[in-house]
Amino acid sequence: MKKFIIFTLLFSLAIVGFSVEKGKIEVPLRFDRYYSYDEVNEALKVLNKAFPELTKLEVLGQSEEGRDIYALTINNPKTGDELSKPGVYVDGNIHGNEIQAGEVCLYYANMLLTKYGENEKVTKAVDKNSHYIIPVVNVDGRFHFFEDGNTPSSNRSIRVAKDDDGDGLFDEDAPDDLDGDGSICQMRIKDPFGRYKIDSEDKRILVPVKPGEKGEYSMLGYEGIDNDNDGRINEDAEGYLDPNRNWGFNWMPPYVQRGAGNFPLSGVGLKAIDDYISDRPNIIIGYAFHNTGGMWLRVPAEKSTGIAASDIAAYDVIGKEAEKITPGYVYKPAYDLYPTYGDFDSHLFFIHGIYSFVGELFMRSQETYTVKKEGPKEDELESFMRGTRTERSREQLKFNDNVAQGELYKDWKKFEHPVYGEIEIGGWVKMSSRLPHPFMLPDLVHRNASVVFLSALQTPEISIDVFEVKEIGKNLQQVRVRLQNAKGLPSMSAYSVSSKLYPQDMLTVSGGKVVAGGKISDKRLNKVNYKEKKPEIQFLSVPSYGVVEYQFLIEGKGEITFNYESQKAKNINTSVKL
Ligand SMILES: [Ca+2]
Ligand SMILES: [Ca+2]
Ligand SMILES: [Ca+2]
Ligand SMILES: [Ca+2]
Ligand SMILES: [Zn+2]
Repeated sequence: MKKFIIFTLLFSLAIVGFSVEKGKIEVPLRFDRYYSYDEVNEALKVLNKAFPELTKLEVLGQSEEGRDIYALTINNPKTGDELSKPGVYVDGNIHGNEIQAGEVCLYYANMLLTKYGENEKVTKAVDKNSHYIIPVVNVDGRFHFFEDGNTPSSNRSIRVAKDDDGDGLFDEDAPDDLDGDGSICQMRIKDPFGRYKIDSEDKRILVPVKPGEKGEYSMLGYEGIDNDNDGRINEDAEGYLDPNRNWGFNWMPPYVQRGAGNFPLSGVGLKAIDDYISDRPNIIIGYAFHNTGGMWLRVPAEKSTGIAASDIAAYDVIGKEAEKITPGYVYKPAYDLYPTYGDFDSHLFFIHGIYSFVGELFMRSQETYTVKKEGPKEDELESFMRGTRTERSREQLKFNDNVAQGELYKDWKKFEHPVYGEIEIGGWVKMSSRLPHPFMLPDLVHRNASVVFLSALQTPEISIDVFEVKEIGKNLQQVRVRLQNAKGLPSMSAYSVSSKLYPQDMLTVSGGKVVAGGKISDKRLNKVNYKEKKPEIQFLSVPSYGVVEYQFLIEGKGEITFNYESQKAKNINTSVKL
């Protein structure tokens, strides 16, 4: 009886504790917090329930460990079928540790839905486009990032076991959360012959000793023990199969591209996402959110590939604005960082004809504790990450102490290690370094979702009109038709056209006998590139902020209809009476 009461008491305490900590998930969603894998799904269900007429929630497939991958579609059926509108695709968290990418996706959905009917621009984007939102691509990764001990940079892989050290065992020796606090921090040991000593101002920081100087400490790497007794520590963690190197375009085997997997789309969740995208040929722009460093990356991911100037210009329409919406972020081609093979964004562009961006969220340089207006440049941070930039380390720790209330860093504490004896464990915790503190999250999700939003407004808006009808012979009319794009994204990428990725847009004439038809190259000089066969069907694309004009010579009288059909832009038509 007594036992039962204690159990009940503990149980209700646990429930109260949970609800106080996390809060109920309801619309509008909160963004001063991070959502676990289960909570992301719950948030999607809550949005779907609150906006049943505008949303569709589906499980598009399962991961290696059998977790559901959810996709939320936002589409207003009153303005047309989902496949009839330019599609905007956004996903996040393909790398398991890059969790705020999921919050950006959730925020985008939350913004569109909660502001629909209230904000004019949002209403327009919901009515004009179909929005496809997959907050968590690497569902196993997000689950384990929250559930297990991790560093800010561990647990990126999808769950395909690999023998990293070639000992015949798979994933047998990952780092271990020795002190059980949920983070994998650093181990250090007192050592008079060590290469480090305590910093004069902040005793948490180790600084390298100068030649001839006496050392105090040695670093021992991430928290861990030798799980398989092979004389090495932490040598074979989960994976590594990099979900962003396993796609079809320009895939290279692991001896060229680390983490590529044995063949393209061997990741079962990735394959399911590729099928999902293939089923939605209306998608014209796609975003994949990652962390970290503050970048907007476009294709190509490998320099020798090259893309057309008009495609770069289309990217620029968004990329140059994106830099201003997210101050400090840099827009550039992905190869500028380092060459990659088999990445998702190249797959979108070169296989599916989708303009694609990587959004590298968060700049740690925004963690400032200084009277100066400008923080350090992002490229100064790498050396800081290795702990050698003492001044920056001190500032970062002050930021932790006084702005983040000590939540980003674990103070060094003694620990009895089974191999090393007395050591200390401490350092930056899991939810630091690559993730903004939750107080900075609302700004990050809003600005980055605003870039996706801007590109929805830039998807093609094509109008069609007959601008000239002239009788040029007995029973023969010369009719000129203009297609005009009011927006910055063309109806097809130049690459899609030149590589014949899918059928080109068509302008077809019905209702009369078309004797000749073709694209006008100079309307004043009456120069027309007449198409030799089937002049009533013209293949085309409508450029960024551009115009294309066609001339048809039509026999007979009556109503003539001009039909524009496009996979990615909206179909339209116009008629004229001859
Ligand atoms: Ca192994
Ligand atoms: Ca730990
Ligand atoms: Ca080992
Ligand atoms: Ca081993
Ligand atoms: Zn990433």
